[in-house]
Amino acid sequence: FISEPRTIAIVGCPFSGGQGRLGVDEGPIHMVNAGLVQQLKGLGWEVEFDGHHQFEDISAQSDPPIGKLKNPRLVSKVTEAVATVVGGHAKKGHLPLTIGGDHSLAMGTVAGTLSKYPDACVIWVDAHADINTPETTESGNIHGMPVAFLASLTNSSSLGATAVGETQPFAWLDNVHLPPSRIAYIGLRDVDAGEKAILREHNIAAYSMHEVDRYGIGKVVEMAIDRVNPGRRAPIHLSFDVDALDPTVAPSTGTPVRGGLTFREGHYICERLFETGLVVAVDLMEVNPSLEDEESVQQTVAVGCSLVRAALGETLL
Ligand code: B3U
Ligand code: MN
Ligand code: MN
Repeated sequence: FISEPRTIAIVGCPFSGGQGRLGVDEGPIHMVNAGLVQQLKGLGWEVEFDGHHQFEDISAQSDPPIGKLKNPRLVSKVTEAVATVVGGHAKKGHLPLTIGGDHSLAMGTVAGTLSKYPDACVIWVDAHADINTPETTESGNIHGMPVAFLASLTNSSSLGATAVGETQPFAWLDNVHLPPSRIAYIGLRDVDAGEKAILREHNIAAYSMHEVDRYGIGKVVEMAIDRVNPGRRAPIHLSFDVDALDPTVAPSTGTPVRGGLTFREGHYICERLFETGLVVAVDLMEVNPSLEDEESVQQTVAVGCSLVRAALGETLL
């Protein structure tokens, strides 16, 4: 039994370095401006929010690719800082709510959660598996790779050579380990061939849209929890990529994929996880307010806020 945190610490992460499209760094600013703090207070939480996280500036010139990986030094530095911040909130007994920003940030959020709750499991809701390694990635975008680093399917030494004397990016993650048996995906529908091989090889619990159609979202969420958390005692970190939702529901995101979760399916996942009483950390990632028209942006920001409320106890009745 986990004593439920009564305080939410919002970690706003205006960061886009894990992928190529500008604007996703504006996601957290829009969500807070839409009234997220008040909305969470309205659910009975204490809410701590002292401005968006300030990241250091590393210019692209001083951060050339390593192998295929783009912005490796920047993403490593930023996610390491996020891990410290999220871990610090968790250690105070607060529930960190991280608003992205791109999904590379989850390297930091999950590492932070594990620093306080070493036995935590992760429910990763996404159209994508984000489990490419430096070898399998085609895009070189690190937001497609956080799970591979967290699960130690790759490590900093596989990045290839950096300059003499330079600290290897992601070395800080080398002793973070989320066992593959403690990851479950819901919503997958755009998974690279190399990622499918990894999912099979490590027998990772993955419920794609095919399983959502086949069993219904209610059954899928129970199966996902049972796979990663058989005794239903371990803490749960929910990492929600808004592109898990269908683009008709959440259009303003960098890599929309049709055939996604409905509004209710997305919310159901959040509501049911909250109901377990085991959720210790929540991420809401990849809202990009610079994409699509103004109405789409408003719709996506509103859906982001409402998913977060569902994950933090808003009930229908
Ligand atoms: N799997 C592809 C595409 C992708 C992953 N995550 C997003 N897109 N958002 C990649 O780039 O690794
Ligand atoms: Mn993602
Ligand atoms: Mn995604």
